[in-house]
Formats: sequence, C-alpha cells, structure tokens
Amino acid sequence: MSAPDRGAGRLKLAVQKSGRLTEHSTDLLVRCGLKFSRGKDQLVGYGENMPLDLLFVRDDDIPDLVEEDVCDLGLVGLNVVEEKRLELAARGHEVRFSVLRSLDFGRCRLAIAVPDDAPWQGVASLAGKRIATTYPYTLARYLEQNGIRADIVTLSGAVEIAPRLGRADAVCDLVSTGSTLVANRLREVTTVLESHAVLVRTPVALAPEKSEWVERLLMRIDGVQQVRESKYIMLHAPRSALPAIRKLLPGSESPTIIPLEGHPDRVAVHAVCRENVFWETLEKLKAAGASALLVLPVEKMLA
Ligand code: PRT
Ligand code: ZN
Repeated sequence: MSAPDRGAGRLKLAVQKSGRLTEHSTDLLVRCGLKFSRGKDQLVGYGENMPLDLLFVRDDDIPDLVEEDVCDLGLVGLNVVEEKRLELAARGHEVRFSVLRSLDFGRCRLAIAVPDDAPWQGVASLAGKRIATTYPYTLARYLEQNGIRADIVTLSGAVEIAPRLGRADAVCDLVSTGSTLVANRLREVTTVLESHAVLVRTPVALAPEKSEWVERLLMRIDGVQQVRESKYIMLHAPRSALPAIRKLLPGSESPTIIPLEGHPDRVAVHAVCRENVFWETLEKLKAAGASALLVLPVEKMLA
C-alpha cells in the first residue's frame, strides 16, 4: 500500500483526546468507514483510506481550533459550543463556526441543583443566590431570560462540592444519571440546556475536494445514525390483516409485500423500521395475525 498523502488537501477533524466523548467519536468515524493509525505521540490519527486526519485535543479547545480554522471539523458537546458562542458574543466577536449535525451520543443536561433541604418555589428562588458553575455565560443567559439577578461563582471544576464548602447556594453543572448530585446531597431543580455531541465546521470555505469529503462524511454519519435505530422486520400474515399490521410497524414507510407460494390469502411482509422494535410491538403484531416474525439489525443504509 502506498503511504498516505499527508498534505494540505486533507481534512483535519478535532476529537476529544481522553474523556466521555472519545470512544463514541472514534466509533462513529470507524462506522463511517475510516481506518486510522495513531502517531507515536498519540495526538494525531492518520486516516489510511480517506483524506482525513484526527487531532486528539481537550474538548474545551475544539471550538477555538475550528473557529480559527486550525481544524476543518470538530466533534464536541453542544454545552461547550454554546458556552463558547456566548463568550465570543459577550466579548463582541462575531461567531463564525457552525454546527453541521446533532449526534446521538454525549447526552446530558446542564442543570441547576440546590441542597436537598433548600426550599424551591421555581426559578424565582434563585434571586440573590450564589450559583457555582463552569458555564458562566450559559448560566448568565438563562438567568437573564428568566429575569433573575443572582451571583455567578465561576469555578474550574468540582462544582458539586461548592455548597458544602459554603462557596455557593446552588450549582449549575452537567448531569447525566444524577448520581453525582445525589452523592453530594443536591437536588436537581431545573434544566438550563439539553446537550449532546455535535459536529462543527470551520467558517472558512473549503477547497472542492475537501468539501466533497465533508458531504460524503455527512451522508455516512446520517446513515450510521439511522441504522443505530433501525431494524429490518419480516413476517407472514393473512392479506386481510395488512392494514392493521402496517399501522403497527414503527416508523416504516412502504413495506414490501410478497405473495406466498401455495397460499393465495397469505403474504410475507418485509419492512425497515426506523425505530427500535420492542417485544410489545411483536406481541401486538402477532395478535393482529402475524406469524414467523423475524427482526434483524441493519448494517448500513444510504437514502
Ligand atoms: O479533558 P477534557 O477537558 O477533554 O475533558 P472534560 O473533563 O472537560 O470532559 P468530559 O470527558 O468529562 O466530558 C466531555 C463531554 O461529555 C461534556 O462536555 C458533555 O458534553 C458530555 N457529557 C455527557 C458529560 C456527562 N455526560 C457527564 N455526566 N460531561 C460531564 N459529566 C459529568 C457530570 O457533571 C458529573 O460530574 O460526569 C459526572 C457524572 O455524572 P452523573 O450525572 O452521571 O453522576
Ligand atoms: Zn474539558
């Protein structure tokens, strides 16, 4: 195999080096067909079969790297993107990078939590309180939108212990399962931002070859995300049950109906369902007259 061209015509995509998004990000790219080898320093992943290299960095640096066109693309949490966008706007800078896709991983929420025993009568209870966070701009916008004046205590980490240390009356932090809050005797009271990973792109126009690869990557990402939810379902049914069965097939557009040799009143139905097929659905299909039910995972999909 010839050595990959590592010239300027290659896309650079920033990915979190080590953290909650790393495995999901590389997994998504591998599912999009990318084969890459990591350099000795582990900071770069060289694409072997696409003109695309990965740069492994801290997630907080990704919006800047893309905004400044050091990288063409980046995979990062919407929470980090929003905070950066609001920070740039507050400093009077135009925000130029853009979000190309919402992705189906890295789900969490930026939420406000108060000590277990603190009273809560809605957002107004935050008036005059000290709120600890690592997301001061996103919190400030939320407070402003709700007409609340409060003190924002900006910390660089360990936000959840701030109330116990007497540094704050409430916290505004990322939550997924909520167990960190519980362990720190805090109670989640309201959501500031729903977040998930996103793909961002440089504001600078790309050369046609690069642009074409971005389009291909987007198409593959869409395919991968659809496939994760999709199932291929096959079943036999009496023709008379078809209207009821079609209604029960979750998220399927036009199922294929195939006659069954020797059974003029029975057909086979094949359909792609764009939602997960649960046992309850199969039971309802059976009750509607379906038999020989088979649900298969979908490997790849291209609309
Ligand atoms: O080193 P680097 O700066 O790159 O990493 P980091 O430590 O800043 O980020 P990391 O790896 O913790 O998170 C990266 C991204 O993952 C975040 O920006 C979010 O977009 C997303 N994400 C998803 C989360 C969580 N879920 C999450 N649970 N980020 C942080 N958390 C924290 C949460 O605040 C709590 O402290 O994880 C802890 C466990 O959460 P619970 O609710 O499950 O207890
Ligand atoms: Zn970080």
